[in-house]
Amino acid sequence: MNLKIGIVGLPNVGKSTLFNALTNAGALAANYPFATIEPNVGIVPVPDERLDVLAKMYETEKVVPATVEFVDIAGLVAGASKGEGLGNKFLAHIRECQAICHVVRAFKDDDIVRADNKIEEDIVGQAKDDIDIINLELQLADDETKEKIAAKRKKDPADENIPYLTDKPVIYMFNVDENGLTDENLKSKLKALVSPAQAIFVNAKLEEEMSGMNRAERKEFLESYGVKNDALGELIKAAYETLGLQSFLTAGKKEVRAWTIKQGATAPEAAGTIHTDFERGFIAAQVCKYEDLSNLGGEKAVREAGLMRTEGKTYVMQDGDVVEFKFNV
Ligand SMILES: Nc1nc2c(ncn2[C@@H]2O[C@H](COP(=O)(O)OP(=O)(O)OP(=O)(O)O)[C@@H](O)[C@H]2O)c(=O)[nH]1
Ligand SMILES: [Mg+2]
Repeated sequence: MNLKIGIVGLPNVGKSTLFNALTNAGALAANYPFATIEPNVGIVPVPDERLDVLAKMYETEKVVPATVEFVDIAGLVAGASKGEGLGNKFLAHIRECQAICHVVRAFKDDDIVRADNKIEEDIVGQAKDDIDIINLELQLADDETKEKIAAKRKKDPADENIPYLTDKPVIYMFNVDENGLTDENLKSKLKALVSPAQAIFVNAKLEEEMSGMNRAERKEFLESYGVKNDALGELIKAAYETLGLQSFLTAGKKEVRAWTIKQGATAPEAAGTIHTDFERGFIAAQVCKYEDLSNLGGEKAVREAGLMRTEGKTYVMQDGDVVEFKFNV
């Protein structure tokens, strides 16, 4: 299961800057609207400290994290569905994504032009207008899709399984400046604009400055601005929550690996993400909690403490389960 997140927003709000920070992919970010024309695509590992602990414990060389794919497209403007700006054709790249990250400008910098050429003066009010523009364009793009399908197939599009943009969960990412990062009053007002959708706050430019830093340096750098988690961590956490996802782990001498599954998935369904044969021939799962494993220091101790379980077909997987599947093919 490859988690795919599409980044949308007005031009010049920091989408590519954020994409660069998320992927260190070096995509072009520049101070002019529509810097991005072709979509940028990047795949990044989901940060998971549990993997490092397990790799040490099992003396494993190979660590395979879960991944998330980001798609950064051109900015949308009011009237995009009628061809304004670069139009809305590139939204096709977002259709295959499970979630949308909607980047909203919430920083003040007169050198960076807004799409409407206005001065940034009322951050909350302007953010609200900007959000409405993008959401209307997503709706209009869906309407267009619906009409096209109805005309072509002479069928009611309601009967078809179409990945409408407006059905996708949206995570709002407010690109705030350094002051905004710790301005709780501003953040709560922005959050209220989009509630109950998730809102996260980042400073894309600051995040971008961290490329090339190692994990400890990034942590220290962000902490000096009063920030706990980086944008990648925040976005992935929000996406997992919004989409109802969790991870389970497999660990051995050969490989330590994280797998992404739905919350509520059963043991055979989890096995099926590794290999369809594992699901078909599922016999049992040997399961322990990651916390027990890391607290007790190893499988043997977990077994001796009676904390290693054998679970059957109806077992509902929990986040952080460390599993070995028994199967028969
Ligand atoms: N002051 C400030 N400038 C930023 C921030 N984030 C991005 N910028 C600047 O804004 C300009 C536009 O950033 P991009 O990342 O290219 O914007 P975009 O949303 O991808 O724009 P399009 O591709 O044109 O739709 C660049 O000059 C960035 O350096 C921020 O948090 N603060
Ligand atoms: Mg861009």
